[in-house]
Amino acid sequence: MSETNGTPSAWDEWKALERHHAEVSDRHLRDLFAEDPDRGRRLSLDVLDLYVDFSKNRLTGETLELLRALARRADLAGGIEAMFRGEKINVTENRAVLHTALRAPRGATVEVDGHDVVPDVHAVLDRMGAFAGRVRSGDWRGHTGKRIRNVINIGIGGSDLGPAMAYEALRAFSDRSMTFSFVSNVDATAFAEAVHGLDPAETLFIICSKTFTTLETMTNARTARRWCLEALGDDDAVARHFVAVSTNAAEVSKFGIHTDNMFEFWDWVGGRYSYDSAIGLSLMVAIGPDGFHDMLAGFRAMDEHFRTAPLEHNLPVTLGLIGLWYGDFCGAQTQAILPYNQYLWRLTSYLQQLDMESNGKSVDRGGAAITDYQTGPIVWGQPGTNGQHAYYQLIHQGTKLIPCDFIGFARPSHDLGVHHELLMANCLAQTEALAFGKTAEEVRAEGVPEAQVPHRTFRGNHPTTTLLVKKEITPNVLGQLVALYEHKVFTQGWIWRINSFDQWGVELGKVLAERIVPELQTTEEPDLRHDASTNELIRRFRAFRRA
Ligand code: G6Q
Repeated sequence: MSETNGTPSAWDEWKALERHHAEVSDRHLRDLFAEDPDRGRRLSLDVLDLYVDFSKNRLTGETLELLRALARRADLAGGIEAMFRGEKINVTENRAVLHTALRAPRGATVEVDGHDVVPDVHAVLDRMGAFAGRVRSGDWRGHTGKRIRNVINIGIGGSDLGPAMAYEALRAFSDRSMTFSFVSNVDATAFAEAVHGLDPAETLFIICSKTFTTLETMTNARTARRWCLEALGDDDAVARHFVAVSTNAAEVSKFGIHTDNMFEFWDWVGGRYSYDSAIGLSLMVAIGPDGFHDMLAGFRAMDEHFRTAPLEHNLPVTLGLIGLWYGDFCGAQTQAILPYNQYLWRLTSYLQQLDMESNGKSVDRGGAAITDYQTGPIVWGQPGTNGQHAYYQLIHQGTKLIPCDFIGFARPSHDLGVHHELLMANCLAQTEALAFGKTAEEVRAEGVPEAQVPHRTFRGNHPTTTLLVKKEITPNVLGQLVALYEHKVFTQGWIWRINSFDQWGVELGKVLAERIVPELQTTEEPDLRHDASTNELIRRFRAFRRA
């Protein structure tokens, strides 16, 4: 793996961007558009089913060229190849990072430690397809012979957010005679509400856990088994009502699920990069194997683009560099993702994990502390137009710099007259208002009383990128979108020289929780040895709980 040593903030290319920022930082988008009437068309990329306009960002052609020079200095192209070739770029876990192999075509070759993983991927996809087909057709029946009508995915984090997001996104393609739900929280409410009104004899649980040891998932899985067996009265029912998706066959068997009913994936698939593996089994049951394969084709098309397109035409690279510009040179702390599509109502939560767990790091790949540059942004947002009636106020008139991605679709999923034009008019109008604002003179010209002028002025110059999808949401389009963001995150992490593929930051809380569990459960007075705050909260919890 080729790497360029040293902290990126010490590179000449970084310093050049700092100088450039000082030169261009007071330029308004109004001026940039006035100077270059062709800017809207020029600063855009047309890739697969996406037309992406990044002209309403606070940058010039020179900014992009300097950012690309930074990417070249970081040997981004070498990093991309290293990932696709299966080098162990997840250095702290000594693992390859090969979610791209999950969508490699049959017959391709991708090796990990000299072993071609593509036949394994397709063997599991084939088993998933056969299983999903049986459940969907009614051939796979519950223990009492009833048809499966409800599928409940139990998993958390990477074993939940992907399938849950994608199921919601592709609901229009799902089998409407079945119900699908996703239980992740260890709060019993999640399980209780998911099974409310369901017949255990018609319910299939898919237990998704890479490790099969995760506290929340195993607690929910045991509760599910109890709920099922209490009703069906026979341990043999587990075989018809539980399947597992995991890398840990030993733990799956220990739980009581036969490994015939286990769908495998591999340690080179990170949790948050896994919903196109067997972790997407619930999605495949919902939309069918053909829909799932169409989604994989969308991922694959974006993978190929990322791997082969030159930097200046490369969409994930361009979006990654623009994000880096705002975080490292313009002082932005967050990134809003605003889909104008109700089906994408969980996309931002999914991307929040993808980005924040990958790039929320403050040591570099070699273990050195990162002290003088920013890494991953806070990712947030919800579907438009709801946000417009809530938090957009702050984006328009607050004091923060918030780069926003607007995601709109040329075609509606449901054509009910005027709705889609209203939706998209709002999407486009927001990017226009954010960029150009409304000057005090314009406000005055409308006859607004002088005292109100400052309140009704919009300074504009708020950066947005518009992703305009050429059609409606489909499995293929979803695959393209998710792969786009995966590779955007990769681009940034590589330049920041961090390991985007581990997540040690989630460990400490888990360990401390294990210590606290018995202290909450015991009927004796526990010997509390935490800090004064935690000790007191435990005492109060115990007292309130007893009362
Ligand atoms: C994702 C993380 C994390 C993980 C969950 C569930 O990249 O690793 O979100 O997916 O902690 O882990 P299991 O699948 O092992 O239950």
